[in-house]
Amino acid sequence: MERKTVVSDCMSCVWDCGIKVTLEDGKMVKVEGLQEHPVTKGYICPRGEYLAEFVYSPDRIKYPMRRVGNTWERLSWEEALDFAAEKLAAIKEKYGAKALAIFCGSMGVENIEVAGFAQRFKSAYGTPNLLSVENICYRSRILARQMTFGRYPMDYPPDARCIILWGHNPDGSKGMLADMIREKIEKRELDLIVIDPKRTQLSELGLHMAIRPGTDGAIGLAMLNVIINEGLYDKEFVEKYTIGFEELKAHVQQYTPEWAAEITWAAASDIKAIARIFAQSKPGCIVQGINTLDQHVNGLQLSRLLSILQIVTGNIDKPGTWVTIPFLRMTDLRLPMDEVPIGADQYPLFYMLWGRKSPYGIATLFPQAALEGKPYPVRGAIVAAANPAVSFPEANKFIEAFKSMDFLMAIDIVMTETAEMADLVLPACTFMEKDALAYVYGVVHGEPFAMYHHKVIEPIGESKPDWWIWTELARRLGFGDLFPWNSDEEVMDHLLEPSGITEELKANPMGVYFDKQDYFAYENKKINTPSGKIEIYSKTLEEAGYDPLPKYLEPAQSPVSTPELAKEFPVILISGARRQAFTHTQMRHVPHLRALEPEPFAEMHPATASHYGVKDGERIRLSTRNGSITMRAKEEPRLLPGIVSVPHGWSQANVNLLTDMDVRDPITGYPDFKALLCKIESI
Ligand SMILES: Nc1nc2c(c(=O)[nH]1)N[C@H]1C(S)=C(S)[C@@H](COP(=O)(O)OP(=O)(O)OC[C@H]3O[C@@H](n4cnc5c(=O)[nH]c(N)nc54)[C@H](O)[C@@H]3O)O[C@H]1N2
Ligand SMILES: Nc1nc2c(c(=O)[nH]1)N[C@H]1C(S)=C(S)[C@@H](COP(=O)(O)OP(=O)(O)OC[C@H]3O[C@@H](n4cnc5c(=O)[nH]c(N)nc54)[C@H](O)[C@@H]3O)O[C@H]1N2
Ligand code: SF4
Ligand SMILES: [Mo]
Repeated sequence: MERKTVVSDCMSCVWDCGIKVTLEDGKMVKVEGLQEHPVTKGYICPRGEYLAEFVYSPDRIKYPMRRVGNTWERLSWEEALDFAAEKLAAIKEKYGAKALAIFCGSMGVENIEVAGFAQRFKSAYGTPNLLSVENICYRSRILARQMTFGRYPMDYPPDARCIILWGHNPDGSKGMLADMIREKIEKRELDLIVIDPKRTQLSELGLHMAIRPGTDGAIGLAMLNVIINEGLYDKEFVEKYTIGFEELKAHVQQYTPEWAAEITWAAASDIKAIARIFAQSKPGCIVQGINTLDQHVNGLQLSRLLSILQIVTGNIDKPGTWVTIPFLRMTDLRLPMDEVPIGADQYPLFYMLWGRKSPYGIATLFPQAALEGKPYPVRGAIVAAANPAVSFPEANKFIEAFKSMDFLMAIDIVMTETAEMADLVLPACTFMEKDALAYVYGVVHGEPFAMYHHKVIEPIGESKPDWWIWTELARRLGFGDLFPWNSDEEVMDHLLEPSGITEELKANPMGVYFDKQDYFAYENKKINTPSGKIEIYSKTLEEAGYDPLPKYLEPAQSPVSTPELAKEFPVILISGARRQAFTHTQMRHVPHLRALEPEPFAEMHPATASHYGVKDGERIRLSTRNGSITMRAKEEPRLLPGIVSVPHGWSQANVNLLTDMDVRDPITGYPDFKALLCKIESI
């Protein structure tokens, strides 16, 4: 038996941990964290440890399949691609290219090859409608920071003296950050503040502020009130680099800690205390939940508010604050596109900021386009590396919309709930079966670092890399000249060409630092906003008809904003707090991971449970005005009473049957996943 160990990385979620893979006769048998990895430093979560089970799962799709009635017919690749090309050509012919929507999920965003090829194919085909998780996750905060700073400074906390985890529980969603925080606390190097309706484990190591979901804006505004009125702000930074401070000062006078206390369920004295700690314990870094604050009706403004807290305390572009991270220069696979995607008119700033267009449509408008033909009919869909039937809001509408398609095709590694509805399913291979590029370290870890991911094993069954599938489709549709590549390596070489470090990356499987964090960028570089200053006051927002300074906005559904609805649905629903065992809708079929978490449960405070006559472990029905699901209740004294917190990603208890795609941020179109109203019934 030949046994060897190779260096690689786990691309099962956005953190991209360095791993050491043991192979026996070419088969993966063991996966460990890679201690020598400069960024992830040996961290590995159970999804990484059980990667071999995920890769070799009997549930992998092994060959192309076409639906025939209620069964699947096996096709050769030739047959499958010809069939797909014929259907896609027919859609274009009958309704025009815009009638095709392409969905890309979280794997697509984090994997430049998957996302880049979907983008390229979309424009080559002629449709502007790439609908992606970028329209429900993360891009909102990037946009908010771009609008404010003219670029995207990233929270980079390793050198911070004070960290605020704001709607973020790294123990579930970013393990290496949790480890780093614990280490700093042990060395007494950190003041930790956690703002969360749940007393997370990390919050026990610092100051915990428990708040009503969706009232974060009130906390932030009241903190500004204290920081400004007590003279704790950084006068020099504010004067030198910003516009709008005087307007801000006047604006926050109405938002006192006492006012915020009534709204948020937090104590005014605690709000004052965290404001003072954050302003004085420097350097300070707010680490914003990766999506928690985005997924509120005031999501973009919440991200702006957190930016403003960093700005007034001068916590910008210094070690331990928010820092400008140079990005790896790469070839842009996108092609120019004049047509605008659905939702561009309704959400103009999401579509275009200062002339820079976004390549994403408003995903939540897809069901309307499919089912009502508004603004125009969408009749075909390709879902690549996504599972919107479970992951998107008000999933029943998405399911209905997918079922109504003339042609639905899924490109995935396993048979997802979305793929189950498709006319054609094409098997993609996993990242272990192809070369890939781990390039998002800058955006997610704040490290100007990249890793060339070498293929570790041969593709399972007849599965193929995503680039190959898009390329073969393009060739059959007559625009193959735009897809000239013939191997993983050719694709990667093309992508990496502008970086100038292709060979260095290939030769260093452990990854390469291609640059340094750009401290003091505001001193050295032009600020790319219209005013040339950091914009506390945003004329851009004002001119588009939105608030130039963040205001407090109640959640669209709450006991305060919708008291009538709250009579029937009195409990606040949080969905999607991360669980370590799974990535979104994935991995329920991996035995060791499933053993860690065999079924979903709805967490609630014991007082909430007893109020509704529910005992720990009993089955309950959870309902909103959109639907009902059933699962077990779990008593969780760490959560504030009056709230229920439900994981996302389970098809047997799909929380997105409860969510509401009409509850959206007016600037970005992001759905509210974190503060809806529901009821609990014992069954
Ligand atoms: N209620 C609620 N809903 C939520 C959230 C929430 O907090 N609450 N969170 C939202 C967020 S932030 C996100 S990012 C979305 C995620 O939403 P999705 O991206 O739709 O969710 P995933 O389950 O990660 O889907 C990824 C799919 O890609 C497939 N896949 C894996 N590797 C490959 C590959 O190499 N090629 C191809 N073609 N396919 C591959 C997987 O099998 C899986 O089906 O969920 C959102 N949904
Ligand atoms: N294991 C695992 N890790 C993942 C993922 C996964 O699916 N599985 N998905 C990845 C992706 S795509 C994303 S977007 C990120 C998501 O990562 P984050 O958005 O950072 O989510 P969590 O870290 O789970 O933290 C959510 C916390 O916010 C609290 N919370 C809920 N509502 C509110 C509110 O209104 N205000 C405040 N202040 N707090 C609130 C919850 O109680 C919970 O403790 O995770 C990434 N990491
Ligand atoms: S799934 Fe786990 S091991 Fe893999 S990249 Fe994400 S955090 Fe790291
Ligand atoms: Mo996400």
